[in-house]
Parts: sequence; structure tokens; C-alpha cells
Amino acid sequence: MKPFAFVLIFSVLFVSNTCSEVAQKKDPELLQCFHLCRQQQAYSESEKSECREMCRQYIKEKHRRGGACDTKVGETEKEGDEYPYVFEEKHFTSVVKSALGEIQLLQKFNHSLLKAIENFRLTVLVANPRAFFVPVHWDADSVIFVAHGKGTISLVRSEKRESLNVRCGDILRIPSGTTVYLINRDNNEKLVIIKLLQPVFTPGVAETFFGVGKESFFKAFSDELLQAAFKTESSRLHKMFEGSGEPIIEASEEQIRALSDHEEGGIWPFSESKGTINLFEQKPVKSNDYGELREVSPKEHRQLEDIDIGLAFINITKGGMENPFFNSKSINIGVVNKGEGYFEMACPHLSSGSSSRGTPISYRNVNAHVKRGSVYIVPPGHPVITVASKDQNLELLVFQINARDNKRFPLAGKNNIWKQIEKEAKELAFGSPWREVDEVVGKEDEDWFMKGPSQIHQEKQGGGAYIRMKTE
Ligand SMILES: [Cu+2]
Repeated sequence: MKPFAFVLIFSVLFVSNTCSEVAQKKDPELLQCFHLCRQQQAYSESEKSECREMCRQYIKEKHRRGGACDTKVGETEKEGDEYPYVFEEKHFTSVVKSALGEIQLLQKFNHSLLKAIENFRLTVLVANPRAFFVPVHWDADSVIFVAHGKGTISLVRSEKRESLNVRCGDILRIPSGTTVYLINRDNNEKLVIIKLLQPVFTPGVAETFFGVGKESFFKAFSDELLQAAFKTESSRLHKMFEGSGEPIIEASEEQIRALSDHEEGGIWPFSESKGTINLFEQKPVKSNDYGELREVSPKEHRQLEDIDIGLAFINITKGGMENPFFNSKSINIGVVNKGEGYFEMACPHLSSGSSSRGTPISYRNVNAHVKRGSVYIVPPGHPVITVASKDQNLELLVFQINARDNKRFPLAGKNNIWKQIEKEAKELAFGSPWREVDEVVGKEDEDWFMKGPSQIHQEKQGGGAYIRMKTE
């Protein structure tokens, strides 16, 4: 694909952008875009087809964003800097909300670059003290992480119920179809749960089924069948299943005491292995003055085995950074739990050059400032650096999809991959004496976490300590 011609096609589209509600396929812009692709005489047949595919993606994206058609050219381009890997508060919608709590749903991962995770959804549940969330089930498998506070979660199947007292750091796998209810058992602290869902029916769509409530699914049935099923008058049934009509209800202290009368941590539901997994109790995989990394992998924890999701918790000390690295095969979804910072990532997909398009390869710098609630995706193979702000630690929860055989490959720091390369290969590849290469790749001796630019800057101002790092 000739990038310039393509930019031209799209600049025409942006200018003529009109706000249309018609279905994507009938969108006049799609036809116009196809027409422009056809007209490109310099394009080969395969480039024309690639051009049409990009038209489809563009229209899909436009429809997904809804109001995007009002965007001016400049604004769209600016947003493209972080898109499609970064999500902020504005990308969440409230699916349940009351004075007692809220469930926020992140928009779909439906960009063409996120195909591998398009069947995942992310939600954040916030329960105020003593809030009780009524029983529901989902058509999705899920993994939850208790990010803050203390709760009791009950998981119901027809043959048994498991109730677990969970606390900050606990991880729980909830199989699809399990009826779940929960309570914030604390009197003061909020309970915050981050949940990754993998729908089992419609890709990327996780439906919540309320048995009890204003919109109970029983309302969809005919009275005749309901009466036959429960041997009870339908008016009584409707009243009962409507319950209080609210999805979140405040519980009394006695109710909380009774509901949370379980062992701390509890046991894993529906599995033979006993004992809970608390991410914060795992021995750090990496730890030094600049940060700490803990993880729970599907290799060691059978509950996560079939869903093949790992979780990591990264706490980067203020002013520190994680070394540049890439994942061999996992797709990481990072959720900022606390603090602030930023990341930079090299992405061939968003640049004008790419080996798969037959153009000279180049990499786009994808970067964003992230803070509590930000979500960002790091695809496999993509080198990334995450940095904590100079005033606050950056705490990140990372869901690792395809985690089982994943390896992290550090590109700098103590165990970086360059150190494994033979002298001769170094000289050939770098075109300089191997000692010079070794001097550079061996300078930073910290493993995984290291001083970030703000710390180095501070030291520099305080007397040139930058130069002192390891060469002395
Ligand atoms: Cu990319």
C-alpha cells in the first residue's frame, strides 16, 4: 500500500465526513471510499483489496465511535495517537448505577488490531460500604481481581454454594453461568473489583441475567408457564421476583455479619484445589528499589489453566521505570490501580511502514499518560517501557491473555538479550567492536526496574551522578 495515496483518500473522507445513522454497509462514505480505492491506478489488485479493507475498518470505527463523524480532521488525528491501545474514563459506560455502587463497562476491543482480544470485556465494580449486589449470572467466563476493600462473594450452582470472604489482592475465577452475589462487608471502605470477562455466546458481548429485580428474566415468560413451573399464582410470582426492584441494596449490620461468616480467603469454587490465591502474597518475581513485580500464572494455578489468563501486579516506585521489554506471546491488558505515569511503545502496525505490507519497516511511538482507571494494551512482540511519575508510585494490574508459555524478554538492564549474542555476531550486527557494544548493554546493572528519566535528571542537577552509573 502506498501510504501517501492512502492518506490522500482518507483526507478526502475526513473533509466530506457527514453524520449518517445508516448501517455501515449502506454508508455512502464506504461506497465513496471503495470508489477511491478502485481509482488508484498505481495500486495492484491486492493493494486495492487492502484499501477496501481499510475502508471497512474506517467505517466500522466511525460507527462505533458514534459522534466521531463530527470530529474535525485535526482532532481525529490527535486521538489516533493513542488509539486503539489506550482507554480512559470516557471509554467506560455505567451499566448499573445507584447511590450504593456502580458497575462500569469498558467499550469493546473492536479495532482491527485488537482482533485477538475482541472476545474479552473489562468491567469495574465499585460497592460502597454495606452494599449488596443481587444474584445474577453471565454468559461469560470471568477472572476477577479485588483491587480494594473487603467483600464476600457467593457462587451458586444447583448442587452447592461457595461463599468466600475476599480482600484486596484476591483473584477468583468464576465459570460462566454461575449465579453470583456479593456484599461489601466493610463499614467504611469501598470494595473495588476489576473483572475480565470472556463471553461464551456472542463474541465480545457479555449479558447479565437478573433472576430477581425490576427487569427479572422471569418477566419474559407467559403467566401460564410460570404458574406451572412454580405452582403459584403469577401475580405473587411477579411481585416476588421483582424484589426491591434495585440491583444494589443496603444490608444491615446483622445481615452483613451473617453473610460474611466464612473463612478468610475461603476456598476456590468448584475445584479440588483448596486455598485462595492472593496476588500480593506471591513472592515477587522481580524486586529492587525501583519497583516490584508479582504474578500468578496459569501454569501454577489450575483455576486459570483452561482460560489461560495470568495476572501480574506491578508497582513502579515514583521516578522509576520498568526496563524496555517485550512479551513473547501474551497480550497484556494493563489497568492502572493507583498513581500516575506514562508508557511508550513501538508499534509497526500504526506506522506507515510494515513488513506485511511490503513497505520499509518503521515503528510508531505509541505513548500515553496513564492514571488510576486508565487501561492500555500491549500486544506481543511490541517493545514497551512504563514509567512512574516523579511524585507517585504507579500500580498496575495486568491481565495476561495467552500467559501459559509467555516469556518476558528484557531489552536493557542486567539480563538483557543483547548479552547473549556472540562477539562476532555483535560486531557484524552493530558494525562496531564488541567491547563498545558490551559497554553500552552492560552499563545498567539493575534487573527489570531502574531509575527513570526524572530520577536521573534530579541526580544530574545534583552533581552529575548520571555519568557515574556503572562505568566507574
Ligand atoms: Cu502494533
